[in-house]
Amino acid sequence: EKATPPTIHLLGVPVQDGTHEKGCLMGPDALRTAGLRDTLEGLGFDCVDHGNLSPAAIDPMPAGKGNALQFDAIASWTRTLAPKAYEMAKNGFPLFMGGDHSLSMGSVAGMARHAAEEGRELFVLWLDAHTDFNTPLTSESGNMHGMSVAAFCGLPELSGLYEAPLDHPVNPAQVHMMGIRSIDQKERDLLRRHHVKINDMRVLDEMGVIRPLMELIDEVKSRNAMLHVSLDVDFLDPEIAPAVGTTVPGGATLREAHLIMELLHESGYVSSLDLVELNPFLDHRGKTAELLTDLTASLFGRTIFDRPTRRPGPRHRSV
Ligand code: HAR
Ligand code: MN
Ligand code: MN
Ligand code: MN
Repeated sequence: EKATPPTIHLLGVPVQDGTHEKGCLMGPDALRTAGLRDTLEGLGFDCVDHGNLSPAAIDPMPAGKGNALQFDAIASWTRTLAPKAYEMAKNGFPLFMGGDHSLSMGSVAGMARHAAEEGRELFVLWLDAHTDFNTPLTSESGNMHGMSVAAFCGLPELSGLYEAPLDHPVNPAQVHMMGIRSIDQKERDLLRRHHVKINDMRVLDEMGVIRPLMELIDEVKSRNAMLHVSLDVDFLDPEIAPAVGTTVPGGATLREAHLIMELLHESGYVSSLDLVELNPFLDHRGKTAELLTDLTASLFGRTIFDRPTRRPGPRHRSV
């Protein structure tokens, strides 16, 4: 018997204060233009588009922001998004359309709270060229999109972004990164100290995507956890995905990315998705927005040809 598919809740989060490059605020509309909603409906999902989030104003915050740029602006976005993400998660599958990667400070914090309330842990799959584990004390650029993981893992230098210090920070050892090929010097030490799971490009070159990904999926299944996927456009090779401000050569291929999405779908454990760092100002004829739409379709079960049916995980199993 087939379980009913979850309703997909689309939310635009046109934040670009986390980066120096302007244009990410057009990301949600580019994804809409590429037909993301129609594509998901075509796969049989009910979709609700919640439009674009606008951040509530907050009181200016006291000093202690180190090197961080736009700290107050990012705090406004984060404090508005985290409760919205938490609410959306109660009613289905939240899909966050960015916006730069500082979006995840709110989306992941909201999902972690939701998971905790369901008595489950939250794992995060971070698909990115960068580890985004800086703090205002280690960042060389000051750009806050390079600090997202440190924020939702509860590092105290970033706790001021939230209404109150996080009740449910994500365990850094439950953040698995893939595609990594750019880490700052001081960020390296932080990543080691907090035991973030890093699969850099060398790992993918040596063993492909299947082994590291199945390691994560097996761990998620064995703990009956939830899995949030955060896809930064620069995870992909810039040749296939040029619409991003921070390109790094040597990224994932089209087929590697699709295989990851297909395996994630088959796992049945993905609870939520960020599509971030899309900068339509830098795109060629919409090709990056279309690629993200295709990858999302694979995450929701589009296949090239029939696949043998698999038993869904407990998340979708009826009791
Ligand atoms: N590590 C660099 C910094 O902190 C670059 C961060 C770039 N981040 C993104 N998202 N584009 O991954 O400034
Ligand atoms: Mn739920
Ligand atoms: Mn990123
Ligand atoms: Mn990146």
